[in-house]
Amino acid sequence: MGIYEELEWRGLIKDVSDPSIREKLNAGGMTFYIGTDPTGDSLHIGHFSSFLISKRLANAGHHPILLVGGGTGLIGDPKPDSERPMITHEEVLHNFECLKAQAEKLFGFEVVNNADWLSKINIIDFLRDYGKYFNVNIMLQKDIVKRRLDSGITFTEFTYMILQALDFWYLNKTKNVTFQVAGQDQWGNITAGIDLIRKKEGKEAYAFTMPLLTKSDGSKFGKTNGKAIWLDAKKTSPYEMYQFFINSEDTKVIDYLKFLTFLSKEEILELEEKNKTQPHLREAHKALAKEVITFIHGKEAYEQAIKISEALFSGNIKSLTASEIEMGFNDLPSIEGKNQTLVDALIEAKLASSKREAREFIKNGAALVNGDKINDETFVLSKDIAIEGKFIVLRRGKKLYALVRF
Ligand code: 629
Repeated sequence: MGIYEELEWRGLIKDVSDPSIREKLNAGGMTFYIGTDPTGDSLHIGHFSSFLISKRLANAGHHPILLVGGGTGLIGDPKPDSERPMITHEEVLHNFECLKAQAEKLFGFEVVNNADWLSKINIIDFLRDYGKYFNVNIMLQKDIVKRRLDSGITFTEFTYMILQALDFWYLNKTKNVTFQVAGQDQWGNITAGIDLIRKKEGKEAYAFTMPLLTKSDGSKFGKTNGKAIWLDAKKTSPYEMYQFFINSEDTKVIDYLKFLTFLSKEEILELEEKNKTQPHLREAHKALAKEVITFIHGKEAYEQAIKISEALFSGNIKSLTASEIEMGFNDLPSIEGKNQTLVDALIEAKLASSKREAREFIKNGAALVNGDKINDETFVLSKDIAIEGKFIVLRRGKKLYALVRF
């Protein structure tokens, strides 16, 4: 199975610009690029799902170039529904540095910045040397532009596709880049580049797009209750990422294994079988979480995420360090430790609605402190029982937690 057939099997090919892409990809030896705009200070799992193609194609003998759009990030790729707010030069530059560092660390490939060439083109040259090749009627037919004509699109966002096309032409001319890869939403921008290269150079360039990963209801992959899953561990901890993947929908977990891991076809088919015959073991979910978190954060971070998850499941809180508690509980309610009684803490942490109810929970053994059942309603949560003097973990019933911070 050549790389093209493997990508097809993994569901990674949506549209191709030319049928010859199959043998070109299988032959290897082409230089390609994939780009992202620095709209945030970290890549998220959606970027990861697209950028991973660079590793797959590099493994198949192609030469990847990653582009972070320090120039196009100042303009804004039009979204289907509304104009993007302009972000400042300082913010774009900061985001560029963050994304460049992440992309280099994660993939180890060359990263280029289109501000390096775009910022050197003056308006007259832009219009004469590039704008001249763009027919407005064709530009108006691009899906996203067409959808924005009713709600309105500024000249700035309308010209974005010329900039991305210019990138493709520039990289073709200076680095012999002959194809571009992106998610399916980029089809219009990419074909604009193929046309520009053909018109300016009389040469053929190529592209293929990948379908965007979705949840079973068709919504965008990579968000959990409205929160994005960031690759920066300070924004989304490896433990939170572990929870995100281990809770993938059963109907999507095999697709995610194909898209997001380098497990072989045989390994994935075996996990697909287990997912059907022994779903309660969740082996496909565990394999997915392990492969992705190990790739992004490393083996140690993955093992720590497992340790936190098992401690929370078993209630063996004392096996955790303060930093593991911080990671495992950082999106749970917390109260300030003031040597209050367990009754008062349960009420403050909203784990009980009254003193009577708090006493009831304690009497019934439904109140746990650092994993231990406490039946004494006069029990004081003092700093000396806090883990590393920093945290006391409260639990009420089976799985309601709160943190007491000192
Ligand atoms: C200049 C800019 C180029 C080539 C590409 C670009 C960025 C492109 C874009 N990409 C999305 C992004 O930045 O906006 N115009 O978030 C995003 N991309 C990854 C995939 C994508 C795409 O980073 O291509 O399809 C989905 O994640 O939307 O010369």
